[in-house]
Amino acid sequence: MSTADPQQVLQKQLAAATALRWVRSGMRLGLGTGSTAAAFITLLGQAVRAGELRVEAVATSLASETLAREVGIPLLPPRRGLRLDLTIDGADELDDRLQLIKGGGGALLREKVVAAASDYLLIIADSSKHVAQLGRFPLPLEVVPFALPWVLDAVAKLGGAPELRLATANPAEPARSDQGNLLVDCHFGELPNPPELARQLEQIPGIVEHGLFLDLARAAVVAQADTARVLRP
Ligand code: ABF
Repeated sequence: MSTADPQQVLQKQLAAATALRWVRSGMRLGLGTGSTAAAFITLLGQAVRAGELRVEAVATSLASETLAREVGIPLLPPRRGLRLDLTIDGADELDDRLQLIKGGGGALLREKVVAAASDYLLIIADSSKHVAQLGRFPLPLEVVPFALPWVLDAVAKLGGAPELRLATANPAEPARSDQGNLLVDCHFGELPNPPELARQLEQIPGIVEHGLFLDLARAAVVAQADTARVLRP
């Protein structure tokens, strides 16, 4: 389904509304990135502006930060000791074990940092994201520019058919993360052992972060719009 698909848009809205029911005044929130997370941020802003909720938040991208400011959500800068009660974020793929592929929106580094600082992570996703086995979606990497040629060699050796992501606005230029790093999409195909692949990628110097979100230590709850089902591991 394309993102313009009315059914998918409705599912994103439903997932965002489901997520809002988990928010309580006084919470410190992580704000995800992508269109589903943007739908949540917009709904949250309406509740804040209406005086129904009082929250503070950390955004996982400059895009989400800009939207949060526009809709009136008070933002917090990262600081030592800061813990977030709940982060609401999207995903590119998720399986029944709550293993995720994220990073299609290029925000994987800040998303993983914020998820790690959160007590709960709520993934909001339309049904097109749910898969039996991860890997149909190319696995994103954030890569330090200096290291790119060697990272491409190492990922190719692992069977990842790496592709440098180009900027949407100007395909003659590479896409850049909010940190100014490069983004590489890896076409491994279905992933029989995501934890092993994560371990292998973490051995490659120059890969700043990968888009496998596996050990979501805190309870990760998934609201799936199409079934309005909430899974708790
Ligand atoms: C973000 O959510 C990204 O990691 C991922 O690419 C995106 C999914 O976006 P959407 O909700 O637009 O499908 O966390």
